[in-house]
Amino acid sequence: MSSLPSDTSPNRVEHQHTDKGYVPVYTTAVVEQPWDAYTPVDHDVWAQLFKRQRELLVGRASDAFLAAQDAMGMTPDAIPKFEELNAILQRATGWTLVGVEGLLPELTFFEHLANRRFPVTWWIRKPEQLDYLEEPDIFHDVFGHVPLLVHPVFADYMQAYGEGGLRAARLGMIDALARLYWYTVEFGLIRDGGDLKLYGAGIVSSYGESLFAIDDPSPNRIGFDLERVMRSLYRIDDYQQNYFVIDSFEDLLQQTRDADLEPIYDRLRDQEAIDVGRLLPTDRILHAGTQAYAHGKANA
Ligand code: HBI
Ligand code: FE
Repeated sequence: MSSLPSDTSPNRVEHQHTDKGYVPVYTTAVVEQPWDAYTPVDHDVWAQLFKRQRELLVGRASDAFLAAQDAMGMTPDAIPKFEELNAILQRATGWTLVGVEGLLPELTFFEHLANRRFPVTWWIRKPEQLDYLEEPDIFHDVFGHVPLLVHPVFADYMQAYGEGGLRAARLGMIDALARLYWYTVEFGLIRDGGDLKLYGAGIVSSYGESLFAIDDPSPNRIGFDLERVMRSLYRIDDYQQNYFVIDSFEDLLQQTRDADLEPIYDRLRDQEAIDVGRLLPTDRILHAGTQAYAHGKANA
């Protein structure tokens, strides 16, 4: 047991303030999940978060997400073991989870995705952080991201995204790709039957945003448009003011994998980024938000 950490806290490397907010940065190394070191409090945090979110997500998350979560065999009983999740993923889509301390630099992250490896933060938040955490922990990563990796089409999208990221990095377009990730993988909505449903990991792992993104009249909900999304600024430390709605995972995959993105990048270089919360005349607006939430904050 002497090789295990004495407590289940992450090893931070440095912190950075950026135009998007506060960003913690960690070592890029892959680490073993120190499963035996999780405390009863850690498992209890998992249980509380799991039960609360599952209950909230039935009827709000897309059926594909809920089915995928069931297929992964996740329960509130204990923090899942990467080994057991990997056995299921390997068979389903060939993805592998690797343990990490937290956020990785973009290139390292793209490299993992392009090789069908998903980096998962091994540590879990403290009991006083149930409602909000400004960086990924194992609940966000495993509960939020891992399920859709068993979905064959979404699994291919994630790999295509990583490959696109590596190409974009060579063309100096990492920011555009980061926005695509943000507004799909993290904060995406999808049309499901006649309804809007959640699938983004940043939403489905957050109690407050699971309600806000789908039930609240404040934010705009806009039909997904790849070029528009790649121009859209975002904040990492508050609810979104714009959500983008895809028609299907097939459509998302087709637009990003089969498309020639270089003409888009050429246009992006000459265009201004679009501010958080703005609507454009060309937007396909599914719901024009009241922006009451954003205005309330500005006047507070
Ligand atoms: N690192 N571990 C981890 N998980 C992420 O979701 C992640 C990351 N590094 C960068 C990043 N996401 C985003 O900036 C994407 O746009 C690439
Ligand atoms: Fe995430």
